[in-house]
Amino acid sequence: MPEKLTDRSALDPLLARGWQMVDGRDAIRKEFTFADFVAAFGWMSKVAMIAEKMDHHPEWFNVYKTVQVTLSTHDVGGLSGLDIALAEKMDKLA
Ligand code: H2B
Repeated sequence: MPEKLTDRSALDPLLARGWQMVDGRDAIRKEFTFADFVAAFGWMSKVAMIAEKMDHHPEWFNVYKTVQVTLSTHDVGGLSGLDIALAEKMDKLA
């Protein structure tokens, strides 16, 4: 079971790269924009395989070449280290 994130400074590098805190919820969000739908969906496919291996799944919404992502750990009711790790993988693959 993951633990709720206590060291909030761990979020700083993500916030510097376009992640934002979600209003009224302990979660982070980012909108990714790709060249086209194939690039967006290809990225989602790669992320989906990683998320499944991590057993940690994003909330996301795709329209054409944009993907809006929200990350939070439902099991702990807020952010955990898993959200940081998944956000970093998403940024690296984008
Ligand atoms: N994903 C996210 N984002 N938060 C969770 O708490 C979570 C998950 N829990 N994926 C996992 C699956 C849990 O439901 C399973 C049973 O391990």
